[in-house]
Amino acid sequence: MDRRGLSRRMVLGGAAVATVATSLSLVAAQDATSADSPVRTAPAGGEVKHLKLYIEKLADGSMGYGFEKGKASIPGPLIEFNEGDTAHIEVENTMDVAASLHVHGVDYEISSDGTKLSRSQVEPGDTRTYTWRTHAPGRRKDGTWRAGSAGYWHYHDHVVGTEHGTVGLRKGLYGPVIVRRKGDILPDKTHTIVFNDMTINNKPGHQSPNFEATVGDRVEFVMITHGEYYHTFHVHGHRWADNRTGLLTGPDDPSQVIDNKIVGPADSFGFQVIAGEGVGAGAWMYHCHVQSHSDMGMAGLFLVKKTDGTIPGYEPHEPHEH
Ligand SMILES: [Cu+2]
Repeated sequence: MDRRGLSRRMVLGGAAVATVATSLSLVAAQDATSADSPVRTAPAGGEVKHLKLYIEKLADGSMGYGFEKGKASIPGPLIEFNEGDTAHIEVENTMDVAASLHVHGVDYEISSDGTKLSRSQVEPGDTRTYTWRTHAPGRRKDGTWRAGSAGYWHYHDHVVGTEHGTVGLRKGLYGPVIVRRKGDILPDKTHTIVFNDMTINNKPGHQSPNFEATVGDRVEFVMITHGEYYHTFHVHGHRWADNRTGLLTGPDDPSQVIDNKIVGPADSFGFQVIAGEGVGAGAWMYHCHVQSHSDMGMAGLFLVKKTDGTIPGYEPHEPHEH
């Protein structure tokens, strides 16, 4: 069984490559690489996946989820579905306190709620299987429209410290979930940015993570917020549509195009950009736009390289500007 199956683009495989949406007009990037080739799209779902997820304490006292023992990360690994897929996620809690896996956005029975209230936590040293299902949109018998599961979602602990997992969240027990709809455009690479209290991905101020790409890459960001504060998420030089995919479907798509979005605890959204499109390579900042927050170091870099690997005007070893 392929434990990491859901996280691998490979799963989306050959069928997806063949399903090129011919109605899409590809936008040429200045120094285009992958934007020159046809887009890959998500296939229909319907698969049953089995994953293994470990909950671990990290060396510095923080906590993380990981697909492999000893390799937990903050954020936890991306769990990716196509509408119609089901995942059975076997969670092993290697810590000395109870913990859980609670998800937003997908379908699960109360026994997979990941709360003490429903007795669905994982005791220290124990293992528990959580089942998540997803569905495509469709019409109910009463004629009303039922939304599909597709979206940029997330999972987190709901047990450590309090009934709401407040300590687990603070210490890093969170991760991204993407549910795609058949035909959704697949990115070259996905990055997760989590504003958690005053940190980004639990990294202290002024040590926020940087993300690299080459001009023309189709880069996807999943943006999640946790903790106590409201923030605004802003990226320099790039914009996205404020809708499910972050992409416009055509010239008449009424979605607002933005480069800044207000976010609060447990919000999540995602979008794709063509790196450096119309603006070229550069060390493009992303940051919280609440001024005191950016000043306290809630800022990192989207490092967009030219095809020769260089970034104009960027000295990698200097501290970030803020
Ligand atoms: Cu902020």
